[in-house]
Amino acid sequence: MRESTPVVVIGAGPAGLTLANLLRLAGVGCVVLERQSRSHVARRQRAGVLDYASTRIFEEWGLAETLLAGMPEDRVLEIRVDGEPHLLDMRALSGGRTGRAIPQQVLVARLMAAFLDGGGDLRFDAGEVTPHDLDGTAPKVTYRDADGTLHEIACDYIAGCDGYHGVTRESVPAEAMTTYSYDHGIGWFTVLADAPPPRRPLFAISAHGFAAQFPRGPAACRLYLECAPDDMPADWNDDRVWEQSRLRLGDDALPTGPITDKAVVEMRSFVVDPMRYGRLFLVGDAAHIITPMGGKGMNLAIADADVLARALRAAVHDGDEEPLAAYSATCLRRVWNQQEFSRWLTELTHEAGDSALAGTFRRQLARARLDRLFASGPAGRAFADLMAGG
Ligand code: FAS
Repeated sequence: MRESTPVVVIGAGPAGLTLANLLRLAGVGCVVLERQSRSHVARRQRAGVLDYASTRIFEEWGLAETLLAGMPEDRVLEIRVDGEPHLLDMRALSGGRTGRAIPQQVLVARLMAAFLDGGGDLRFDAGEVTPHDLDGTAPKVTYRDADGTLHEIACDYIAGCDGYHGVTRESVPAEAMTTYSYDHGIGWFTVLADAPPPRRPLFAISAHGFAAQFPRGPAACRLYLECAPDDMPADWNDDRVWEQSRLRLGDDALPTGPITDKAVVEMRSFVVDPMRYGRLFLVGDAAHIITPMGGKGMNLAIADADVLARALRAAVHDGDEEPLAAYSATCLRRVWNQQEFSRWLTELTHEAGDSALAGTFRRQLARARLDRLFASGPAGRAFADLMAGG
């Protein structure tokens, strides 16, 4: 089965679905190939915060009403230190640039619906997806559909939106890219629970270790608990989850509920440079991995998609390939800025609590940063500016 389209998008996560929607609005034809089933994609729970920069992107493209309806503003962040609450009014500190609390699977489902309702071509259960002739003039992608029929799609550009474990980055010769990686030396044990969500996003710092709790809809919450890097989900039974959560959040009355998902998140960072090879453009987790500290992974994916959609519109409609040539550098500037912010926030929130992590001197440094964050207007505004994204 042979066909052609201007752009093939590989992967239907936040990166691929955002790009596909923006290309449709830009009048650039595309086909999206997704390895998993529609139900698998729609129920995969991950991120939960859309930062201000991402909400602005959806507003500029006229998608905010469709995608963000009913999603509450992220106005106040609580940082609880040894049980003592400190409230940061992110709306005031950022000059009104606040994000939205939206579970990733809700955003993905809405992006999927918007693309399909607009007549978009999104193909699930695509097997053996393989990009070809990436550095030539006639790139194409082959795949097998659920019936085993082999398809070949000739295209002008390929967007690798297939995440860290996808096929596109692996299709690039190793010598064509520089990879940067960092192991933060800690783990996060994360659970999703049908338990009452916190009133506001909460970071908790204590000698027992870091913990965080976020709303994930009206009747669920996500908990993150600092753990040893080699911990396994089996090391954390439900009793230990709730006992450690109460201890670290400093809340003996913490309401509990059925735990619906458990995972250990590797706290590692990864970046490739450039985020392009010939006619292939890497987007989102296919190009970079950031820890959930600061909630930037999904937001960086959306930001990459915005830059690429505008560049592909210029190339396809005006024959102007300059923006495509600048794609990687434009995205990497933001990626490294957020990587630095995420690392700074990880040190601040983890070293201020557990002195075994980095020693007592670094613990004092982290405590001083916290005091400055709470007491100094400029320090609070700088923090809110980075949380706003962009
Ligand atoms: P994704 O991995 O989401 O999507 C890639 C898509 O490509 C998938 O649908 C996959 O099935 C498909 N695919 C893969 N290989 C393919 C192939 N060969 N052919 C076709 N399709 C293929 N980020 C935050 O901002 N805040 C958070 O709080 C947060 N928490 C997280 C918690 C966990 C447990 C994890 C794992 C991640 C978390 N993240 C968080 C990061 C996460 O949300 C990612 O940044 C985000 O999903 C990136 O989106 P994509 O780049 O689209 O990649």
